Amino acid sequence: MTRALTTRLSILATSVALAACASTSTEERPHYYGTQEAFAEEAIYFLLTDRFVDGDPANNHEDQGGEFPTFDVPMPGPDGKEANVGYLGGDFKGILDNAEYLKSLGVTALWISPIVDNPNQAFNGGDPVGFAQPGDGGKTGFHGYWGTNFYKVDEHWESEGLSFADLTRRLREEHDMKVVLDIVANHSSPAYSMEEDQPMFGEVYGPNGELIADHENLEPEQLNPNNPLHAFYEREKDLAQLGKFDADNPAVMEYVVGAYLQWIDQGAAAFRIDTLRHKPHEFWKEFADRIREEHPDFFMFGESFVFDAEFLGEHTQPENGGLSLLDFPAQETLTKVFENPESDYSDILSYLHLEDSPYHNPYELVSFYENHDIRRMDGDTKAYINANNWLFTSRGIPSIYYGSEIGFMPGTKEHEGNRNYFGEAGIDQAKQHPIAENLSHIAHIRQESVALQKGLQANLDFDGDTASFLRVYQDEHQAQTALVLLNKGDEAASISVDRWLNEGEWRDADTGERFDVRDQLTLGVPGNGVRVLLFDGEVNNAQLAERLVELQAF
Ligand SMILES: [Ca+2]
Ligand SMILES: [Ca+2]
Ligand SMILES: [Ca+2]
Repeated sequence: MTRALTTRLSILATSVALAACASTSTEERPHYYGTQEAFAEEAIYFLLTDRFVDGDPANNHEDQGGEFPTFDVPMPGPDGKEANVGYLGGDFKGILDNAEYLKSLGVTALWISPIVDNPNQAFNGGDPVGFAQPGDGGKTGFHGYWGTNFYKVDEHWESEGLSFADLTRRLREEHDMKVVLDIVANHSSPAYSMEEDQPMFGEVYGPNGELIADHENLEPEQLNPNNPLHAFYEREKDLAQLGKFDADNPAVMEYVVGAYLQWIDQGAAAFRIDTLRHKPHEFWKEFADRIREEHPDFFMFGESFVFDAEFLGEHTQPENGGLSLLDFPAQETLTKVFENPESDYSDILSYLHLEDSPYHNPYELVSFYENHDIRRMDGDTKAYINANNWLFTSRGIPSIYYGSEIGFMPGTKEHEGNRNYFGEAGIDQAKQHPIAENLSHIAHIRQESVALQKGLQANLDFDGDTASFLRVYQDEHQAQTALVLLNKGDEAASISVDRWLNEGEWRDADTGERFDVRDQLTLGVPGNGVRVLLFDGEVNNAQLAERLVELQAF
């Protein structure tokens, strides 16, 4: 997955040398690619299992929690709005039952919220949660990020005959879909500030159900490092009231590595890693090394919830674990551009970092415009369509958040409806929704194009409502150039390209229409539309080749 700078420079040198001798053998021709990471072929759909579809009421545990019930804890807001911090029934069966629906959207990998056992009560400490109000007090573990036993699946997800291993196997074998498991290694559950110590909160259990850590409702500063049950935890406050694992305690590393190797054995195909920036780089380096010892090509991308590319780039360097990342600067930029119809397409360029990149490889980042922690995009149907047209053609691995396919709960944050229940009703809507239809269209075009998945991105013109760029992939086996023309305006636009075009036959990726191109091309692009033209052959434009050599160095 990752390449050292020396490799990059040697590729660069080879490319220059080969371009000069005009070789035609596919083995000797220059290689141009953004990445050769296999996971870049995927398109991700991120869902909170509890909020997707309730496929089996038998695992809802509606009576769970006693005086702190966990099922259906509504938080009413103004104007009939509502959020909910209880479990709402979604489960593995709801995912599997709708696998063909998800596949029809053009997504190939399902990123599911953490599956591990979370506490069986609502949390009674912390800052009380309210509509549009942050805080964990009164909330449940429906989201999965409050692990208590990292080796055990929570009782809300499985059904008779449908374990996690069954889910991953059936998705893979019956639907050709992968599961990206959301993992936490930074913390357990809320661990202190409770009225009285609640069961499971702040407790960590081992693979055989044995208690291995307990915060005992103490403030972090009060923990006793000589008590083995306390020593698992850091003695400093961090996020909310979460029990934060001590990165320097080797038992922590053993615990999380053991747990997550187990889930890979049960079919997890990649990891999304929570709260990256809350642990030192050395911790992630060791974690990543331990996973890759067993699974050398295993793809992992982390959440470092900041918008500073220089800071983010550090995580991606091999000496820090070489993890890929969720592209938060992309999220920030995409919402700015697509929420505002008056925006200029050139405003989007700032996050790409195609040259002199702070990232080890910008093409392996996971790009997105909304998720569960940030306000959903505040846009209409056109905004979502244009965002998806960009997301599935530009550099990076696209990730859609559940509900994005119908512009679900636009503009809402967590505790405002961002994580509301989607359900069969949402899926029924999606089946005739223009956003879903367009998403499926552009996602399937990406699925068929190595250039869109892995190719270098060479920008042409970004101006007003239109954008044009090339994506180029060329190795000894494949060679493809994609020309992407985007129009986010309501009126049809005519876009001209006057440089870097390969001479020969191009085809429209959608209609198959053929174009005989010499050195320039003018095409109409419908309002809120995209056109992708593909050239299946070796790069034959000398100026393009020159530009690609520069871009290949990122
Ligand atoms: Ca259920
Ligand atoms: Ca539980
Ligand atoms: Ca407890």
